[in-house]
Amino acid sequence: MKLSAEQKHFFAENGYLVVPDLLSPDQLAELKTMVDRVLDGSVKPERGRPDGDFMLQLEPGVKDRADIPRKDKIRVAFHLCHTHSYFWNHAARPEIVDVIESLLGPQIRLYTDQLFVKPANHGSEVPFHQDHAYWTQVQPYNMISCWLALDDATVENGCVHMLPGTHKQLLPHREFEGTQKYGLLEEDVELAGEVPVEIKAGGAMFHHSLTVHRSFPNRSDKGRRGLVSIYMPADLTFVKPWDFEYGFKQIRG
Ligand SMILES: O=C(O)CCC(=O)C(=O)O
Repeated sequence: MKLSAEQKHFFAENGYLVVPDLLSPDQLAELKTMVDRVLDGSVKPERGRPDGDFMLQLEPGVKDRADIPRKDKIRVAFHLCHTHSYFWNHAARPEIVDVIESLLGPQIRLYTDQLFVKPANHGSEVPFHQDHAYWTQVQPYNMISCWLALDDATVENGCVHMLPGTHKQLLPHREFEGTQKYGLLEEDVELAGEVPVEIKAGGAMFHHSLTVHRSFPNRSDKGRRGLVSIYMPADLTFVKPWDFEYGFKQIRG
């Protein structure tokens, strides 16, 4: 889907845009089945993983609990698109890449993907940050993520909150201990105007790599999974070495 002038204007002003019903019910059902299998361990990477499993980050509060199944311990699964063809094909879907093209132009590389799981009852917070704080090897600061809702994302189960209009400059980030390396405290940002972005399953939020965002813990009994695919313009400049093992493959153009 190509974006309308109004949608592009909203993105330019706010640094994010929700596109409802990006995937059809059938596409969503198939994707959810594959994600379930990644999480329960019944689908393994096809390549590129020496230990034979996807790269996982576990929820620190429950990672050692024997009574909680693997699927409910996973906080983030990384690089699915580079290690399993199903997820490469997901990242290459015209439904997504057409929107990215409307925002970045016709020459597009895929960086990677991150499956943010946020399990029911104990999914942990993601503190305020700008994604580009992690990616300063490339300029200009202009990458875009597609956050595809696999479940309904609500305030109760920890949907992403955006600070609209913060995508104009990179703020100095603090170094954190724990699951997120870089972040911002509430005192570092202008909190007024924070928007909880609730999305129905199958819809997506596209966000600029400088838009400040966060998500709260999931204290509800409903899981909240978002599959985030991250794109960059093909002609960006590497201003510092970026030793990313899967490379930055062109996905369109
Ligand atoms: O899904 C979340 O809770 C956080 C997502 C996020 O930080 C991102 O998409 O960059």
